[in-house]
Amino acid sequence: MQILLAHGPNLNLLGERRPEVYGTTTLLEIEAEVAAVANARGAAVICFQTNHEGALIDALHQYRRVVDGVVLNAGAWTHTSVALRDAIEAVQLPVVEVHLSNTHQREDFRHRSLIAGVCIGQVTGLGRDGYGVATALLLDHLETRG
Ligand code: CA2
Repeated sequence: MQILLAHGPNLNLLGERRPEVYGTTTLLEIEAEVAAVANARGAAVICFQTNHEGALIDALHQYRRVVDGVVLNAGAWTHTSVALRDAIEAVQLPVVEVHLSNTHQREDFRHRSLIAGVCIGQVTGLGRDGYGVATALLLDHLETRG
């Protein structure tokens, strides 16, 4: 079993600014944590981050036959990108949407996720712990799907 952990724009800066919203954990630490959760269940993790929307879509296309599912924090593209929604639908991989902050407690424009309808679930507002939850949910889904 192999999963993709994918991050969208600005998330490479985690831990550097806005700790009151996003915590103090770095992206590298999140990636290590997801790998630990997945490895303990016999799954491998490929990590990817980009600040370019097309590059995220390309990655989903390229990994569609390589991985079994995706944990995705699409950052701001969550709220704006029909192209990302279409890509998730097109690759036919199970995707769990994750957000560090509780997007529903923030500005109105963050309340709507364009990708939620094509993801198997959404974990929002649990900070770094949300990634462990999202990874476990994805692996549970993949294991029960057979
Ligand atoms: O809460 C989340 O995980 C978000 O996906 C983070 C996105 C935001 O646009 C979404 O609405 C919710 C923003 C990530 C920005 O990352 C930063 C990292 C360091 C300093 C400032 C921003």
